[in-house]
Amino acid sequence: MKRLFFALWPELHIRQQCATLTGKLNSSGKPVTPANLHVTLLFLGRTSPEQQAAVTREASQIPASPTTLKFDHLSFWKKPAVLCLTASQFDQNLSKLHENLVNIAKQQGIAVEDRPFTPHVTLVKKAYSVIDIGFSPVIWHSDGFCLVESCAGANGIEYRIIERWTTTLPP
Ligand code: 2AM
Repeated sequence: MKRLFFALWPELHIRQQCATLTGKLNSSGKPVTPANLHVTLLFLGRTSPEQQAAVTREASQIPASPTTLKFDHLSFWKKPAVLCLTASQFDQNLSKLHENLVNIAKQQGIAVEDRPFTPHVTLVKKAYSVIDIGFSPVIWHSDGFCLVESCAGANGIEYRIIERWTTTLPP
């Protein structure tokens, strides 16, 4: 069974902005490699081929509306021990997308967390302190979403995009 999640995947310039910010943090912990930066929309976990086929089919019916996130805050979450970018603003399209994905997962008997959706980009894992620096917000325009597999690679976790759905509308 594959370990899957839905995510927003950044364009190169967003990846670069995030990586530059991570470099400035000079934080303890393990920086997320630039290729792995993303916003998790919904973590599915271990998913059977049948469940994967069903969620893929259903996700393709969701309108992949454009959405914009303004990542303007650096948050330290003690329990998962991560430093992440969080957004003071994101629009209804994203909340709706998350809600649709939760419904799709539940229809397939996939247990998902009931916590409120807090879009974030994890920058550093195994962090143990708050970092307070000024930075320019990362404005992330998204025109779609992905189904991603989390794999154990030779150099740690690797993410492989399995499906990508994009909007034809301008962001
Ligand atoms: P993150 O989004 O906070 O970085 C793949 O594992 C992605 O799904 C990671 O980016 C991870 O956290 C997110 N995720 C959410 N819930 C998870 C869970 N219960 N186990 C592993 N990863 C989870």
